[in-house]
Amino acid sequence: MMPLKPQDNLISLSQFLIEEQLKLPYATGGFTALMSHLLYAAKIVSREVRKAGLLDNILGATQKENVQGETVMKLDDYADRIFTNALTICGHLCVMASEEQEEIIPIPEGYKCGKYTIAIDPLDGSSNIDSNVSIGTIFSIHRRLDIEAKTPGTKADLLQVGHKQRCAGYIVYGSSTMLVLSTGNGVVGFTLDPSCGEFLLSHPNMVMPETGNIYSVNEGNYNYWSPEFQNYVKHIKSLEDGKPKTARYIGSLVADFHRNLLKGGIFLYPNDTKSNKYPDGKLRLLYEVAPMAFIAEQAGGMAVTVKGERILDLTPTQLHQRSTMIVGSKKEVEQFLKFI
Ligand code: AHM
Ligand code: MG
Repeated sequence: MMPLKPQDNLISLSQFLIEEQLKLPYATGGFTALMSHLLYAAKIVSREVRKAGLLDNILGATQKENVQGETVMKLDDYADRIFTNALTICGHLCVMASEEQEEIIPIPEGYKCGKYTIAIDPLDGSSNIDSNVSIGTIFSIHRRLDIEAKTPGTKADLLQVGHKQRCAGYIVYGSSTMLVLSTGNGVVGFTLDPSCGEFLLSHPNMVMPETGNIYSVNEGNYNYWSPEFQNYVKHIKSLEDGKPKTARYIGSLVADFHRNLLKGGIFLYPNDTKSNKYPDGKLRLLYEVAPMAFIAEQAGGMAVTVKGERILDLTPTQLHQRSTMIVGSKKEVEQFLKFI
């Protein structure tokens, strides 16, 4: 037999999930099956993202507006359909929510209701699609409130506090397609090998550096910020701590977060105190802010609101509720807290 080369000894995501499941005596395999439906949809979306420029029916905006009044790009629409179709019939969800749909998404008639809920942003950073910049998918999984129930899930099942997430993750469609996830036991990263169509373990233990030199914020909004927030940004650009931080802002949360997770730094999306456009910040708590906060904490980082509240202690009251988010390396977020 041929000896195994190091590159042949890779762990696929399916194998990883089964091994994790075997460590839990009470696990039924439902979560593993749910994840395999999610991965299947992610691979299809990744394939479409990869050829986006070739198909003129995928790039560009549709005539539709989503629930936040923003133009829906065609690829957003497509990704929403793929994830919704793959997940609602998997037999392990009781209800679902998507950034692209105003109301909760029920399980179609004739399919089983399971014990999990998922909230998803099918294609985040959609304003970047046409410019060939990295975009991503973000998801957050909870157990339903009554895990014995076999009835359809409700909005209350989705509106749960952030620290009770059973799993949070994102897929970044970047120079490679990567899945980063946490089930509450650290953070792991898998890279899609397009030749075999599998996500392979590439980042077994992702830890966010305790400090970092990068700050990521849309500084064009400077005049809309509170004086405290302006002072913080002025400080990190000043020479008071020796040298200024480096600005890096893609405008695609998944890509900005992923870079800061690897290299260390701080990402900030504050509220707009002047124009009333985003009085609570722009990002959505359920399927953008809470899952990123979960991953950040699991990687040793921190995530708070502009008021300094721990994001994972927030309980959403609405599906599309917005929240401010300051997330990143522990010491950088702690330094931010001194300014508020
Ligand atoms: P989207 O869900 O409509 O794509 O919007 C969310 C995106 C995030 O990916 C990103 O961090 C943010 O919007 C950028 O906003 P801005 O253009 O205001 O800086
Ligand atoms: Mg989004």
